[in-house]
This record gives sequence, C-alpha cells and structure tokens, in this order.
Amino acid sequence: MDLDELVVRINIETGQLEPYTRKIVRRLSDMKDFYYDKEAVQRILAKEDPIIYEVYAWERSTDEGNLSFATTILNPGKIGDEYYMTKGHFHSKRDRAEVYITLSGNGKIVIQDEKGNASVLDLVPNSITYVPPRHAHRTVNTGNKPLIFIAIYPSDAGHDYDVIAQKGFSKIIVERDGKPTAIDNPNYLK
Ligand code: S6P
Ligand code: ZN
Repeated sequence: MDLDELVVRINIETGQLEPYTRKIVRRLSDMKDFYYDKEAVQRILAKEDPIIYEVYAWERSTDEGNLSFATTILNPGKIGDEYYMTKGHFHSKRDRAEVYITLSGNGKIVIQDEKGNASVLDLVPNSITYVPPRHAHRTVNTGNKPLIFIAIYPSDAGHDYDVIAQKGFSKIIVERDGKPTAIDNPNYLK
C-alpha cells in the first residue's frame, strides 16, 4: 500500500476534497419527485435547473473493514417552501452506521427508522452527529449559505435510494412564519 495515497486535503471554505475518487452533482431535475410541491418544481425548472448539492467522495474498495468518506456541499434555497435537501437513503447493508461532521452552514438531518418514525436534529458547525444503523438519513439546508459536512461510513455500506424515492420521509422541513419547521409529509406513503 502506498501510504502517500492515504492523505486527502480538504478545502475548508468550499468543502472540496483533493484528491477524490468520485464527484456527484445533483440538480433539481435529478430529484424533482423528492419535493412535495410539484408546481413549484415545474415553475423553477421552466426557468433554470439549479444545482442542489455536490458530493466529493473518497471511497475505498468495498472489502469489509474499509472506511470511506465524502464531503457534501448543500446549497441554500427552497422549492416552494421546502428547503433544499439531499435525496436521502438507507444503506444497502442496513447494519452500517455513519458519522457526520458539520463544518459550516446551518441545517437539519432527518433520521428515519424502517417503520417510518422520523427524528429531526440540528446540524451546526463543529458538531458531530451519529447516524445509527438501519436508519435512513437526509440533510436539509435551512440557512442562507452552503451547508458543508463530512460523512464517514463503512465502504461496503452502499446506498439504497429506492425506499425513500418511493415512500419519502415521514417528516419534511419547510419554512413557516420565517422559520424552519418540521411537518408531516403530505405525500408520505406508509
Ligand atoms: C453517504 C453519506 C453522504 C451522502 C451525501 C448525499 O453514506 O450519507 O455522503 O451520500 O450527503 O446524499 P444522498 O442521499 O444523495 O446520498
Ligand atoms: Zn449514508
């Protein structure tokens, strides 16, 4: 093993990793079914296709025991009154946990068990958040600058997006009276 390859630099302002093994860019058109206000989605897409978030991942092979990590840069903004958010996923291997370290910005993480019980936690700079095994997780930017965090996870965890794409999270984060508020998702499928 070349130990020089085990060091990755992070740009603390932008969240970019150097080097990285994979970069993901998610625009509104990639996740239009994830937002509850379908009219707002269409209204925005008629004019532009904003970047909702970018991920810089440094991933090891999926041999058991390896760890991988990624930074996420989740932009500020809203679709209707619902804040920009990630798709959210379970890990394909359900017993794999994860750690989130928030670097900058302000937001929330929605953590949901397999029965659909959701908890909403604050993500604030210099905090470390544990995502337990068997819980889907989604991050939401409720601030006015990018929400930037590091995720560290077992390399064999995998991403299962299907359950969330079909059912959604039972709680969503919207602006109410100027404040981020968790409400029951009107489109949630039990
Ligand atoms: C990976 C970890 C994060 C997310 C990223 C984007 O296990 O939870 O790196 O991949 O925040 O979210 P999503 O739901 O599109 O993968
Ligand atoms: Zn994850």
